[in-house]
Amino acid sequence: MDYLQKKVVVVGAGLSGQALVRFFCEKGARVTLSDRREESQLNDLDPFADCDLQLDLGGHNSEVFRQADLIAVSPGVPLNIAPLLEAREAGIPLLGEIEIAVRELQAPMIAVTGTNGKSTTTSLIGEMLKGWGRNCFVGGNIGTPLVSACGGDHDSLVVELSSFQLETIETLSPDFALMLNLSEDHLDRYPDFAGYLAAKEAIFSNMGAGQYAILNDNDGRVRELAVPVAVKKVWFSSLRLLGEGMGRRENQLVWRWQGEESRFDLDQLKLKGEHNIENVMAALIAPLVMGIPPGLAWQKVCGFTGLPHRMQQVSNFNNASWFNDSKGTNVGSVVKSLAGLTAPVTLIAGGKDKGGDYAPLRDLLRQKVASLILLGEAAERMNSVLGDCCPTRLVADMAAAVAAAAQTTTGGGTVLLSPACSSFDMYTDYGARGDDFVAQIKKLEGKG
Ligand code: UMA
Ligand code: ADP
Repeated sequence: MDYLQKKVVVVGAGLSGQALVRFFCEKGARVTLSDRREESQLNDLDPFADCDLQLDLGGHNSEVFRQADLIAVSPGVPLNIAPLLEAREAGIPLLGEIEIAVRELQAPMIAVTGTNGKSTTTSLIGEMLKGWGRNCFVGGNIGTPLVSACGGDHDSLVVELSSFQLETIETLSPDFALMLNLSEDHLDRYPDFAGYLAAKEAIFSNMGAGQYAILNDNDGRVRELAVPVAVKKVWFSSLRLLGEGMGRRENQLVWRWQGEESRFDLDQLKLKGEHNIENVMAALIAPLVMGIPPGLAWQKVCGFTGLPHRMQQVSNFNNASWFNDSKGTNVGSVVKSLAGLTAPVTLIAGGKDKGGDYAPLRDLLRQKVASLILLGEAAERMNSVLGDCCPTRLVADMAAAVAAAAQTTTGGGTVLLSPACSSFDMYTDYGARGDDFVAQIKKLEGKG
């Protein structure tokens, strides 16, 4: 694409926006970076030394938007804010960060989406391909914006895609698209669950012959998705053997493909939890179809011990097991995390309310949770839906949550931070929340 001298407004000055600024500056565009935050709040902003950059900060200036040749949007910016609606009305082209990137990138793409397990699965695929000697880019919603891959010499792209990113795709057509599972999330952005599902389903919309949809056979919503007929569907099921695809018999994964069969022994896996078995199954498929030797693939999968902030055991303080699952940001993920633990559990939850239903947690709370500690914006609403399931208390911050957990958890018990909410009410992201949880435990350990 030719962006030389084009007036481009980049909306959002986070990771995606800053990567977009670098991309468009290299292309010789005239770039304005627009953010609702004030300059004083943008302490994470790059200096952009080599770039003639205009700033539009402390709110979005509609006039600047209307004079643009192109508006480039970060995924966290909702498309229905007034200046974007007005610019669209005025016919100004608008592209998302992923779409801008895919128009430049040629390498084969493995795209990973679904409600939960995306980052774990994306990382596993990256480990396998790198171990196989591929020079692959691993990024997208997992942390490194896809647009930063432009100009690189990658031979493959492993890309985690969120529903926010999928809302603005136009030509994205991955060689492999993984749909891991679907449950309620981000209902603060979408009018209803159907809106969220439609954004996810868009991943398949431009795919065709010679491309693969990797789908979870256990998930009724995934089975109902519309995938173009020419796309080859490859299923995985952690519940049964499949005639073709990735199935399971007791403690073995069984891969059946083009008349051949390979088996993988789950005893060797370091990742814990049923949900991670699903992630592993999904992750293996694209590398195996691409031709990786099965033994090498399994060696790389078994060498992977998991990502931080996902069911990570961080302390044994007071003879209890303390787990940081700060990335458990929706109800579906907390259900999986709790299901894998033995009672009695002290659960620390709450954060920014995403508008979903907390009731699916009720049965597990009754079965496993001896003490529920709630914090953040969502605490009141969670208490009204869940407070009768087990002893519950509301606290002001993480220090108070950890102190309360230490008081109420007996030796041999488990403390789990798995918020069912995003972190943006109190933290910059889930990583900062998980780090605070660990820091507060360390403080108590120091006193103990
Ligand atoms: N902003 C505005 N106007 C608005 C809204 C936001 O100016 O109306 C500004 C904010 O002030 C802020 C900037 O936009 O300065 C943030 O942009 P962003 O929210 O798109 O965040 P990035 O830093 O660009 O990070 C994004 C993803 N974040 C979101 O989608 C919310 C990151 O995923 C991703 O790692 C990164 O791009 C690189 O691809 C994080 C995430 O929470 C992990 N994703 C959600 C999730 O996983 O549930 C979808
Ligand atoms: P995502 O990138 O989709 O948020 P992660 O791999 O970062 O997924 O995992 C986030 C949390 O989601 C984990 O801590 C765990 O609680 C839960 N989780 C992971 N994989 C799955 C899965 N396949 N099904 C349901 N929940 C999962």
